[in-house]
Amino acid sequence: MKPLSNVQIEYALKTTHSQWRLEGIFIRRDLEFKGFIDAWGFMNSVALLAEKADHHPNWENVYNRVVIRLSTHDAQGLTDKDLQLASAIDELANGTQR
Ligand code: H2B
Repeated sequence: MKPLSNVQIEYALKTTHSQWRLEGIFIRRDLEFKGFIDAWGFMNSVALLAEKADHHPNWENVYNRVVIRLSTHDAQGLTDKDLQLASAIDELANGTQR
């Protein structure tokens, strides 16, 4: 899979993916939930999506906070797969946050 160009990435971050920011070869989104169980439930839903898409997040969870970083390791950069997973994550996160 071909990595996206810088122009494509910048455009996505300005428009469809404005919740995300660039961090090296990753796009990153920080989320905050009401508590641990809400954060964990969200992560569980993302895990099922990610497994289905065979595309997996790098992430950290501390109590009610989840930091997600997406990149395509096989392409050593960002691809459409990351933008697709990011959109799916945005939909899941809708309304579940603190
Ligand atoms: N997830 C991410 N984020 N990037 C990848 O390149 C990737 C993945 N590759 N999940 C998949 C699994 C690959 O290793 C398997 C063999 O399809």
